[in-house]
Amino acid sequence: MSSDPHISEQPAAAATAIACDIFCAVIDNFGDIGVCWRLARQLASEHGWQVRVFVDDLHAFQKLCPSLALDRARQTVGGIVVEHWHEPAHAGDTLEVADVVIEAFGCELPPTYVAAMAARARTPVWFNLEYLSAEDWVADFHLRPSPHPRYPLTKTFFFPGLGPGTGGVLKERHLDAARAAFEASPAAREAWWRQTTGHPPPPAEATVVSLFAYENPAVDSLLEQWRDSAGPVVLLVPEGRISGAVARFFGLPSGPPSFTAGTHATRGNLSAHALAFTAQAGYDALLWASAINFVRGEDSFVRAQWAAKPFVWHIYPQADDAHLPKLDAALAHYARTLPAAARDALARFWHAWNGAGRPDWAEFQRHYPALKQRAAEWAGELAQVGDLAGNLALFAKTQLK
Ligand code: TRH
Repeated sequence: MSSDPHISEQPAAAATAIACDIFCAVIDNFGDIGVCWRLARQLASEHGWQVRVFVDDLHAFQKLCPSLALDRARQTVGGIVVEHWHEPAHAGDTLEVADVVIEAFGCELPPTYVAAMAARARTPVWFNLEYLSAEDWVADFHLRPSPHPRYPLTKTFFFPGLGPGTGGVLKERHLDAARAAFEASPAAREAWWRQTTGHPPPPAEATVVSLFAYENPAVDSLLEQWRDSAGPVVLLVPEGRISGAVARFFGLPSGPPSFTAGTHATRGNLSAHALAFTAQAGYDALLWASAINFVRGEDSFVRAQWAAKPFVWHIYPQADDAHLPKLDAALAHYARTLPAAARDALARFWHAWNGAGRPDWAEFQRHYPALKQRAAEWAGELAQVGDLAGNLALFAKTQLK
């Protein structure tokens, strides 16, 4: 027997580890694979699960995970098996079905895989992981079972949410400690600024804003207000869909590509740095380094909440304005305990950023202290709902017994 306990323990741990397959179809942008990849990493690293991710778009995935090879049908990244999922039937070379199967965002599992699930000696736990919504109905539908019409299989609807009784949102165990370490270390901050922008950190009186958004007609007005603001504003813009508008404002080629990484431009009191799109794990530091974060979609919206800084959400637009009640539902949670004036200012700004009205930067800034205090309180409240990966793992284990 080995004198090193790790050597003797490893095979036993591997033999009993829960196997989990996550299926992800990328609709657009980075949120679908962003959520799946974060969940995969957490289930593997914090719960010891053996995770495979089936994803149909390796290009989008590679932006979040630069070490991913584009030409491989199967590869292992950080202990997670990544399968390039070719629609509709391919589900890996073997039809070895996992203990837990996560169908992300209603992407529809390959029929052959579902048939193999039904034929498995021990029925797998099957989740449909839904998109995040802060609406009240979510708690009623979370963990509802849905029997398969033909097979002896049950799919469980797993609803992320911001309130009690929902699946919560993803939060890694180390996240708060990592943020605290960054915020407590002037050296880490200095190194981040130099590495990310090529410049030293701005002076303390500057307001640092990160800008991750879809194309947005309100951005021109906001850029003008920042240019004319009383104090300096430093804008950090990861390369993406809003870069063209920023480039146009500074009289630079509006591409694409536009306002490409490394570009730095100044007008009035506004100076802006274009940043390279980072690997997913690097995105948090951008939020920590900024005083206000503009975020979008689903995953960056969640990260901004954990960053505990005031933020502005560009919600993913849906047909028939179906996204607007979701925006207000999120505001109802996030702004719940704010004084009325600050709550109204925040709501007006979020609405303006999502198509209704003109954003009023001076008003937003006036309420900054209250918004900052609330952001920190809210991160504490949200943590009470529990982390999505932990909630999912716990439920799966009760079903696997
Ligand atoms: O990219 P998104 O807009 O994603 C989506 C999709 O449109 C999806 O179809 C939709 O359903 C969903 O929103 C609601 O925004 P999101 O969700 O914030 O995903 C962006 C990811 O990119 C997130 O994981 C953070 C990451 N990211 C980096 O890794 N590096 C970066 O530099 C930046 C700016 C983001």
